[in-house]
Amino acid sequence: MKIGLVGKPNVGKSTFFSAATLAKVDIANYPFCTIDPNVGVAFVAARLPCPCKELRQKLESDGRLSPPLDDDPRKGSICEPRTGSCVEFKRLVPCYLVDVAGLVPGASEGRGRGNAFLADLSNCDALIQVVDAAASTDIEGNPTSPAKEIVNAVSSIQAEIDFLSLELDNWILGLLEDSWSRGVRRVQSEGEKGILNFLHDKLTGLGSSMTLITKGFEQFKSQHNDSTSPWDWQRDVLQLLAKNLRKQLFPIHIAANKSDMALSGVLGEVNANGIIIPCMADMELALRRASSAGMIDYQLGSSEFSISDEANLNEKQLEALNKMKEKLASVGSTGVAEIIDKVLFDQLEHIVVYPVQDEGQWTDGDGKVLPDAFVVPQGITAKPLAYKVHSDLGDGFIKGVDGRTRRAVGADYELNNGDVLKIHSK
Ligand SMILES: Nc1nc2c(ncn2[C@@H]2O[C@H](COP(=O)(O)OP(=O)(O)OP(=O)(O)O)[C@@H](O)[C@H]2O)c(=O)[nH]1
Ligand SMILES: [Mg+2]
Repeated sequence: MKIGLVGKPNVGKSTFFSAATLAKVDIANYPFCTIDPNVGVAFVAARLPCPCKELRQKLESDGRLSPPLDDDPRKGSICEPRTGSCVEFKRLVPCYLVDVAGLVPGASEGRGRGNAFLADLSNCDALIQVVDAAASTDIEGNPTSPAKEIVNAVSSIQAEIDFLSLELDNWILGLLEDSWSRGVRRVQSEGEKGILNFLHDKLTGLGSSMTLITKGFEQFKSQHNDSTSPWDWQRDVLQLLAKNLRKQLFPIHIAANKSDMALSGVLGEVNANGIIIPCMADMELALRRASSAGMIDYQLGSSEFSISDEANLNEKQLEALNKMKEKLASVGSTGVAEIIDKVLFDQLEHIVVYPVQDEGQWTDGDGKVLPDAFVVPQGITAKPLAYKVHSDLGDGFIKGVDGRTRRAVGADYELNNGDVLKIHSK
């Protein structure tokens, strides 16, 4: 899973990235602070409790494990994650984030960081567009004074949202126009399949699958129902096609950042195709840093935190923390974990499954308990999952065994969120 962070310069993409991944990156109040893309891993809480909760209950009731102590730092979790972590049965799973250079109008024609940066988005499954909800920067990211009237703020945010999708559409359009009339001559011999193959060839570098291309093309056809001579399609038709393909390949969701400075009610007036979540990336970064320095106890996505050791903090630190506490309580969360969770699990419809080698103990070959948590598309079946674990497991697939029911399942078994599965292969 890979999510790209996009937007005009100076909106807080790198702040969001750093808050979500705890990677150190350059952040500054001027445009084009970031040039080379930053890639990192954000840890997202699985929606269901880690299966190590059931395992613990079972071991406790069999008398093989005593209940967790009050000071257990893992609050009962007994799994051994290879990546991520698990405390109080809240399993954190990885999601890649890419923070790219700011995008300005005309980027698809090479303005600003232009096409090079667009290529940095290849293979992203979805995009989160970070926008300046406070309207404190112009379209090129230069600081201005924050909007004081709702109408101005709305039009600034709307312009930001509209230009970005247009740039991405134009980027795809550019790739299509490149060799359109020659490429689609295939249609004469291959029919519609010829167009789909051509599109797939053209866009494969972006990480597009035939499934997404086909979906995009179907959507396009519902708006333009004439594929008799596609080699004659003019720019406006290709633009419509590019837009529909872009929506499939790069769905965009909105992180309305700097919401700490935004006018209230402004987001209700804004139109976007995806979800819109108010965010305070700045605060999330401060909280995550304070948490990793041991100053506070703050759980991902939470509406509150506790100060660990007041005696060791100076007056300024305490004041800043208390201010954040108040703000956080009033808005519910900083929005950073929330938008990643919603994009990953609701919009991209992914689930978390736990492959194991021993269906009884829920361990791998080394006896590690539930070491792997895979984030996979809803609807995935046992055999493709086996391939994700290891190509040998896929090639030699015999059957799966459900770790809960101990029933054997075939290659076509559709996994459920939270499944524990043993895979037998030759
Ligand atoms: N008030 C407020 N400021 C923020 C927030 N998030 C980021 N900022 C500030 O916005 C400015 C730009 O942040 P960056 O993260 O560097 O922005 P960027 O989008 O990566 O910028 P480029 O790399 O130049 O495209 C910095 O001064 C941040 O401190 C927020 O939630 N609230
Ligand atoms: Mg940046």
